[in-house]
Amino acid sequence: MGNKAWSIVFGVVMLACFVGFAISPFVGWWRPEGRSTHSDDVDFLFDVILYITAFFFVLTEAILVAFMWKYAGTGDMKHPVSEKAEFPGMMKPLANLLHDQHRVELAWTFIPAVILLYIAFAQVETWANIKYASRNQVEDLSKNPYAAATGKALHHQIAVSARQFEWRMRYPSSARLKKWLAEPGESKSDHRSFGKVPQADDVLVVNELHVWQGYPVNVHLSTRDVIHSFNLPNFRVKQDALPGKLIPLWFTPKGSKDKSHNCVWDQTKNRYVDGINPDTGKHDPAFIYDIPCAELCGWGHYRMIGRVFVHKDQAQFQDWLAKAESYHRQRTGDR
Ligand SMILES: [Cu+2]
Repeated sequence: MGNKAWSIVFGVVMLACFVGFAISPFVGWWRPEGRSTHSDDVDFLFDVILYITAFFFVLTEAILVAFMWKYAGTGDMKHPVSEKAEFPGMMKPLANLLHDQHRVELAWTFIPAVILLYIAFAQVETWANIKYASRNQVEDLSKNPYAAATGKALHHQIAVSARQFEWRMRYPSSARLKKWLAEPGESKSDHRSFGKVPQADDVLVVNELHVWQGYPVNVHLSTRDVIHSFNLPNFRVKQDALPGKLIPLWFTPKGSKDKSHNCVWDQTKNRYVDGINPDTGKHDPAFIYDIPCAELCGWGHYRMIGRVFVHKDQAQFQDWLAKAESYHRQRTGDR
């Protein structure tokens, strides 16, 4: 193959990469639809950074391919450019051209600095929306007894313990949850300490995260062994689980208007099934919310995957919790 032909091969590969990216939103290879209240903000930042990097990627790759074509070797092993240059050597001609060019150096320092500063400031609000408990609120605070009493949202509490190779979810018992809701003032400290202090009547479920739409969730993340990464791509949530740490995170599944609700009671299977489109009542892959582990954590990493079940309201969640609880008690005994 001639030396110039290599530039064509490189050009075609780069073009294929670009076309693959450009068509992916239209053929279902793009990110899944956002189902949390902060997902649109995250998508905006993702797009901004993607467009900036895509611009410079296309620019530099186009120049690379053009130069490969223009300066292809002739086959006699002598570099066509360096021979004519003042100093022989691969990079010398370009280096000579740019040496002591202060305006060029200023430009490639100043432009990236401006871009990085823009990204740093643009993300502040979104970061706060994700990382501050107070930003994750119910749609209507007056409907929340705890909020009415304290001015804060009563977050749905779930403790997630990662281990090789599954997610163990710990929920409060039905009785405890009812107490929190009925006596928000008195149960404040019990509610707050849920993540740190397991109770004998807690309900333990493997690989299923149950929440309900429009309601803020507080996950207390830990790991029993190595580093794992708790990833909810549909909710734009990703958090490493670090040994020895209990890490809180918040998100709010989109509410009644946007419908993030994805599960129904299946009489024949005698369980709640997920992946159901709330508008059609039929199975729809766009409503399967996976919880993959996003950190290579060992040989079984590939199968460390859970599911998020978004119930249509708190009543449906409590119905599931009661069923999960009785199943759990049957297996472990009422201790
Ligand atoms: Cu893992």
